[in-house]
Amino acid sequence: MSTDKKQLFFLATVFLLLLQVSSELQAQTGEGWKASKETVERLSKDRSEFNYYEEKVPAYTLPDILTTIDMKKVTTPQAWTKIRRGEILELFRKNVFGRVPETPYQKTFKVVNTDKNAINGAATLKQVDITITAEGKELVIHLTLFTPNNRQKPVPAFLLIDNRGPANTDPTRSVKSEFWPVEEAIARGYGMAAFSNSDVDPDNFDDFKNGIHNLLDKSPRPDDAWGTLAAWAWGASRCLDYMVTDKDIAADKVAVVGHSRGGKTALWAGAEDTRFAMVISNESGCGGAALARRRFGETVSRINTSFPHWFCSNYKKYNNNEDALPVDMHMLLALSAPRALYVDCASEDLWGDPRGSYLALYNAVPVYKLLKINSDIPESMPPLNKQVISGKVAFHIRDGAHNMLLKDWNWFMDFADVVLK
Ligand code: GTR
Repeated sequence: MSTDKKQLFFLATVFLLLLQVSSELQAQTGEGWKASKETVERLSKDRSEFNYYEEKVPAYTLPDILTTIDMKKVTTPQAWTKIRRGEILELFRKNVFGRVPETPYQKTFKVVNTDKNAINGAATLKQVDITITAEGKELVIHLTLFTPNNRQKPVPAFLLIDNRGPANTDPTRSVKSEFWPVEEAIARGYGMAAFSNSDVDPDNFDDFKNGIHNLLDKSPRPDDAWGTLAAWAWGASRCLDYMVTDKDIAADKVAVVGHSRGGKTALWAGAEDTRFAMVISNESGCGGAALARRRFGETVSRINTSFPHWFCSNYKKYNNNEDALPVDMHMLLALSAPRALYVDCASEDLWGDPRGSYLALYNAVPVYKLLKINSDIPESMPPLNKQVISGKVAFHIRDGAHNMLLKDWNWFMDFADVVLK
């Protein structure tokens, strides 16, 4: 090669390398997600009484996550664990989700069906009846569980709070749904469990006569008595009670997963029950990951009106009065710390306030840091379809509508590969 040609070749190589570095940099610093103008306008037209415009979000101040009720700064992991976490949990019990009654109950597990050759031999299926008995009454939670046959040791597992009906969790697998992609999870070495929220408490307002309320509630119900979401979260814990006894499952590696109302429930289940190693809130929105004070999309007043049975009665005091709440949802997310926490949203689901959910996560991270977990995320949102994992927290915003899809699950599993395996 002549000297000229060598120089040319060298320059071309440098140019190509620079091009690659710059496009990688662009991908990393790629512009953060913003709701499309078209989506904002379309949704605003549909529900003109709700705000979908970022510029109309009112000014607000979040309660300080690291200052105790008696105004002491929380500066050590011990102060968080011994004082502040308990305070925040109590504030959520009293003002938002409500308190589990102390009525004693009995619980039994019965494996009513086992198939060691499920999914063409890839998995073992167990169907377990979890029977709760109290005051001479009975309630059965039907747990469906698949575990991979090809494994060396007990596996990490996902427990889905299914709020979309049994077709999503078909034990025969003749109906398959992306909402609970068992085959894919089994192939990646995870157990998959699910129960139907309506087994624990039907999702309608009947003044707390049915479901688990019928067994455990005392009358008159106090203003901080548990609502339906807290009842579902309690049901998730009863499923976990069984799962920790199952030798195929790693008891300290169970993730609780929920979509939308199920996502709010998953967050509360993880807050109340620290045996859950990971919490996944998929598009949980108002009453879930989204900051209430932003009043973006669904509001406290709207959720308490449409779903008067979801939260405790005290929560209604904050209808159109969000600034009076002694908590906001960054504090709910922080109750998962130092365990793994995944929050995700969808780009067209502005009703669930993606930005408010991300900001809640951002404002929960100081607790992870205090607990010596190396998590750090920027205040600005990541680009669409770009997963962010930092220490024990993860986030993504997926393109498209309100739903939980295989694409979401693949990201959940990528995170679990890092933090649960
Ligand atoms: C909506 C409700 C949301 C969310 C959703 C769901 O109607 O406003 O808070 O929970 O239902 O569960 O799909």
